[in-house]
Amino acid sequence: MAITTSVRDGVALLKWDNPPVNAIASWLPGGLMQALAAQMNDPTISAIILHGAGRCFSAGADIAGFDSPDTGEAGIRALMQALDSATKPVVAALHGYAFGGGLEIALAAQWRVAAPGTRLGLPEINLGLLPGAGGTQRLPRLVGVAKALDMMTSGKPIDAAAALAAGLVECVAAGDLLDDAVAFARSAHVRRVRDLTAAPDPAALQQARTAASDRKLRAPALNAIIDCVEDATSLPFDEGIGREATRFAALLASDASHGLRHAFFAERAVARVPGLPAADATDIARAAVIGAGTMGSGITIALLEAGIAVTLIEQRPEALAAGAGRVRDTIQSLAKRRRISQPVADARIAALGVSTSLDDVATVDIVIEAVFEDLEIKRAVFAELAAKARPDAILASNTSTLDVDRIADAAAGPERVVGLHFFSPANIMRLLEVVRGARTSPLVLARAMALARRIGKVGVVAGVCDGFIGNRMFEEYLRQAYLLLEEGALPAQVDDAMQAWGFALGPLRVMDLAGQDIGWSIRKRRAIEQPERPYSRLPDQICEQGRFGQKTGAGFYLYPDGRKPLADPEIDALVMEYSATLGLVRRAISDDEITERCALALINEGAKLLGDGIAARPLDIDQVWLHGYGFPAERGGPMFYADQIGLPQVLARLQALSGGREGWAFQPAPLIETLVAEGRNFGSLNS
Ligand code: 3H9
Repeated sequence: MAITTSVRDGVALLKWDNPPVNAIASWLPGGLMQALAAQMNDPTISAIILHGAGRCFSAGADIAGFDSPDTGEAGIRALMQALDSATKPVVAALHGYAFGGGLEIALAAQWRVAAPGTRLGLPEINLGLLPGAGGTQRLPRLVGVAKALDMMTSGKPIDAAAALAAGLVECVAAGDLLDDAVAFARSAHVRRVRDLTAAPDPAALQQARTAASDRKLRAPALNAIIDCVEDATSLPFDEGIGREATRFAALLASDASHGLRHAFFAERAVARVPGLPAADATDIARAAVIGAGTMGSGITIALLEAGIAVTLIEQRPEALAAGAGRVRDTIQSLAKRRRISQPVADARIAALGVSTSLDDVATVDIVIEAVFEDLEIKRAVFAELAAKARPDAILASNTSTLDVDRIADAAAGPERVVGLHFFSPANIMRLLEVVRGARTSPLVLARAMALARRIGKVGVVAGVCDGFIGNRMFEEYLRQAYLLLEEGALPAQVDDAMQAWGFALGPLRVMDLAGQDIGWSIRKRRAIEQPERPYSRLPDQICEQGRFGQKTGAGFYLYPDGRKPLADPEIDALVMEYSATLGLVRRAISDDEITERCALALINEGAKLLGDGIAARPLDIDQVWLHGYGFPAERGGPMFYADQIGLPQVLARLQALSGGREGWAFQPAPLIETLVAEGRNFGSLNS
């Protein structure tokens, strides 16, 4: 047990040490209670300070422990009671961050002193939970209902200065944290937060409830938080605590919280790629981005934001000027909106160079190509890059579907060629598919993954195939959306059903946003390359009318104000006519059929990607879909969701659907059959 006690000026300092983030492991509350009791009984001690070793006070309850039989809740709550019973002043000395159960310990202490810059937050909502160790009852008593609701429903931390202003901490240390905490403790008296009252604020509660109603699968956790806060204003403290515990237990058992907890750990596990050497990307100081279109400028911004100097290269001077202008405008607008300071914006803009010549790749550490999506053009660019770049420079392609091996073939030194598939807008979207070519060296791949981390992306390794992980699955998902239209659904029904299921945007609206012409050109290529996989011609008919989506003001929907989709009776008529030309009698299609077919299409193709070795683990696929395609985080990702349904049920439904119209698309992946036969699930492939 790593709890140590020291004494300064008659004040006992109790320190815990559970690297890396001082999560509240099962041993911690009991150990702390023992140490606390010893100091309460020691007549030479006037006050007690609680603090954490290492980088922070505490990141909260041990999330991994929530899946074990002893969730750790009882121990944490017993500690809270012990703190409530303290007969001497107890001061929490905060540094780094105090999150979740960590902040709740600080709230159960009587006073809080924070080092400057400390972040304080109750992020449980991000795990589909509520603060379950008294946070919902104590925080409103300290900072008021509106502020408490804001912190708990957003999950966003505030810094020490804001916490001082809100009344969450009583002092921000001016000098050494522990010196200041000792001085504070010596003059403090006993005051329990539970004895304060929280004034009712019906307007703040109503506002929070209205906002929660739009949050789909997150609404139950949000409403539980709001109910608890209301209790804090109306019920005796212990009754409020009892209700908080009951609601916490229900949320902990919910599918949504399981999904979000899986997403949390998978986001960290995805970076640990078995078999790769340790590598970092801190030595990447200069980059060149080839192509100043939307992708090229987005990638440039992402690199500049991480402190990497970039030369943006584009042959056509007007396109170069436009791309560089987009980069500068975006950075300036961040400064204008006070998201970054003006000096930081100036430094980023100063780190941008422009050129019309590939000769300027000669000194950079990495080149990222983002030219037109055409294999021959890319091969020509790579042949030239390989000749002009330093031999140790990484050569990356931002292709979204093309064969990275054929691109690498064109370059001398194909072991340094890797795919870096950014998603649009590249400076915002967190997903980065890191495509491992047949000859990509393990070190280059490891460095590419480290670069992903450095620029704040979730890097996922994918093998080479048409569409990699994300777009290959998206094709099957879209196929079902189009088949559903042919059989009886209308566009708004398909999109609304998927959005109600939790997707950020339905599939047809996604295509309208991305540009229908992109899908059209990919379908034309695939019609030649994959004749055995016929696709619906319906979206082609829409493209033939020049309706490419938002950018042309019309696609599957109309966009009179530029962004908001409006159902178009002409498209509904076109869909119905199309069914007639296929000789199909349209039928009523339920929302359940839409969500089931779309979700099963993803799961089945995901299993095929695992079987083909394109994705290494189910969790890699889950991360692609969570960070690149707006898949609902509460469902954990398509493969985690499949386990929640149960693979035998998934297989049975695939078999049933494979007997229907265009049933070939649901032919079960051999991996699903194997896992079911062995009584295993996708989760068993994650470790
Ligand atoms: C709670 O408190 C419930 C209570 O209200 C009620 C109880 C009754 N537990 O993210 P990083 C691991 S719910 C276990 O890479 P960073 C993490 O998995 C909790 N493990 O570093 C990783 O492990 P690995 C409320 C945790 O510096 C390592 O620590 N609290 C926990 O980028 C480093 O993490 C939260 O939701 C944890 N609580 O970010 C906070 N936290 O190296 C969640 C981290 O093996 N945590 N780990 O992959 C975070 O937001 C970030 O991890 C943090 C550090 C900002 C703390």
